[in-house]
Parts: sequence; C-alpha cells; structure tokens
Amino acid sequence: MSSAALTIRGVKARAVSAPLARPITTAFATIPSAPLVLIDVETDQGIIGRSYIFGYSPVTLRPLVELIANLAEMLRGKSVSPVERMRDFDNGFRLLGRQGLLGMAISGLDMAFWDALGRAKDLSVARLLGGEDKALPAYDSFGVIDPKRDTKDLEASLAQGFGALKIKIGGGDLRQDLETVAAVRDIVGADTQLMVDYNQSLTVPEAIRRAQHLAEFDLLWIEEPVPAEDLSGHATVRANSPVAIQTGENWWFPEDAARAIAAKASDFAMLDIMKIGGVTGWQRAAAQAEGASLPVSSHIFIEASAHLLAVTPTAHFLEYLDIASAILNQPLTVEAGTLRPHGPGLGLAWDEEAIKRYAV
Ligand code: SMN
Ligand code: MG
Repeated sequence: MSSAALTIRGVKARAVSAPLARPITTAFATIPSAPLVLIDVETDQGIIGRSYIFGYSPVTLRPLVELIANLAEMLRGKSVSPVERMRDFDNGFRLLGRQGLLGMAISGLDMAFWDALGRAKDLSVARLLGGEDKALPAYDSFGVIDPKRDTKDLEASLAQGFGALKIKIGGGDLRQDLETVAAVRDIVGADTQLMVDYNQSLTVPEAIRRAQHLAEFDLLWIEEPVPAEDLSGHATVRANSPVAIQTGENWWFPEDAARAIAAKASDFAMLDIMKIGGVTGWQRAAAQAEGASLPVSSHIFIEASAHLLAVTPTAHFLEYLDIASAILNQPLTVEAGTLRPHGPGLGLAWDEEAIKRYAV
C-alpha cells in the first residue's frame, strides 16, 4: 500500500503515569514516574500509527491530551504525509511558535505518522528511511547517585555489557561532585566511558571551574553545564573546558540546532526526538550535525531514537533511559550494551492492561 493511500480518520491521546525502573533524579527535580501521553493516529485504511511523548510533569498531561484532540480536527481527512503535515504546522503556528506543549504534540503526531507509514509497508522506520535494524552502541543513564548505595546498580550495568555510563551531578558543591565522580570511576574502572550531566545547574564561571577539576577523571562529556538556552554560555564553557561539552536535549526543532551549531555551543548534538520535531525534525537536525561534524546522541525515547540513530550519519550513542516499557509489549532489550530498533514502524505495541492500570 503506498503511503499516499493513508488518510487520517482521527487521533486518540491517552495519559498515563508509567512506573520507572529508577526514579529520574536530576540537579533540579526528581521524576518518580513517567507522565506520558500515548498517541494513536487512526487512518481510513485501518492502519494505526502509534507514538508517545513525555510530559516531564503530571501538570502537562491534561493540556497535552486536549491539545492533541484539537490538532486532530486540523488533520482529519488529510494524508499521512509527515513532510506536508509539518509544513501545515509550521505555517499554521508561525505566529505562536512551536516551543513547549505545542512542539511536543506536533512531534508526537509526526512520530505517529512515520509509524503508520512503516506499518503500511511492514517496514521498521529505520528501514523505511533506508537504513537497517542494526545494533547501536548505548550508555546506561543514571540519575544523581550515591556511589555507596548504587554500587550494585552500576556493576549490574557493566554486567549487561554497557561500555559507557552517565550520571547526573550538580546538586551539591565541587567537593561533592569530585567525591562522587572519583567513587564512580573506581567502581566502573578506567576502560568504561563515563559522562556527567549537570542539567543546566551551573553558572558559566562555576562550570569552567568544575570542568577543570573534573578533567582528571577522563570524562567523555559534561552535559548541559549551564541553562540550555544560553548558547553563548555553553560556547564559553566549551572554549575553557578541558572536557568536551554535550548539549541539545532542549533544542526545539531544527532551527534551534542551527542556532546552537552557529554559536559553537557544543562538541556533540544530543537530539530529543520529541523536542527536535519528531522523525522529520530529527532528520533535518542530524543533517546539520553531519555538516558540522558533530557526533549525534539521543535523549530518552529509546524506541524511536533507535530507528533514527540507525540512519544518522554521525550516530554516536543511544541513551538507555527507559521511560515507557511499563506500558509496552515487547520492550527493547539490551544486547551486550547495544540496542537494536525493531518494527513495524517504530515498533511500539501497547500493553492495554498496563495502560488501564496506569491511566491518569
Ligand atoms: C534527563 C532530563 C529529564 C528527564 C530525563 C532525562 C537528562 C538526561 O537530562 O540527559 O538523561
Ligand atoms: Mg541531559
């Protein structure tokens, strides 16, 4: 069936609070369970495109469900052509802008469109886009940790074959950061790649100071040391840091990637498929990263990100931070520290019993 044959009949959006294997603790907040909105794009041809978006806080769930229902009115009867629907959204919301909840909803719908196209051809999105369902290097992503309390979890990651781990820091002072990183480096050994994530919690001078002290631990990157939107701040830290800088999870649509690259804000590009504009937005940002020779990593959304990293020219790492397996059948599994996309489409199969249990 050709993709042009798919036409949108309606969209269903459901809110759940999905349990997490580990709460997400960052320098700013702890997220105990995942506030998700599950999207089903129903077509006249019987194909259903599925995706989910992450609300960060429960307060966003009801507005997101309502917003998606309103957007569905604009989509009814139109073709499942992500490029054309993104053009509609770009034009339709030019005056408002697509940051925030609207951008999240647009990206979620885009992901569901691509899922439907893959399902219609019985192809994974990776293969639909010309790639393969190949194994992707992943790192295990922890929150703020207590090295003593979490030793077993860190060792379990290594036993799963992860060759790289990320921890979040920044809730305390430099001494606490150094103690934590030194203890984790001891536990994981010199050969494991180690990254830290400050989640935007420092000032530029403090970030430079901490980076200079952290250099002894051979970190692969320091992530979001200063506020995400402070591109010149990131560039200043990067110019004065002996450790490479990572950022991008808060870039909204490809235009933000362009601004960050022009500002020389980062040594890498960490794309969040919900904020960068879905599958369509990711491809456009990844092309820019290739042009700027920036290695591309993903942010949460392990299932959809795996498909896109499989076709990203400068693919680097998949972040293994699983926020949705509690409501999925056949969740992705880690194979010797790698993950592989599976189809059809983005490969999401709802566990309807679990969705009922965790419905908000
Ligand atoms: C992060 C922030 C918020 C939710 C999930 C994860 C973090 C990361 O910045 O990079 O994993
Ligand atoms: Mg981060």
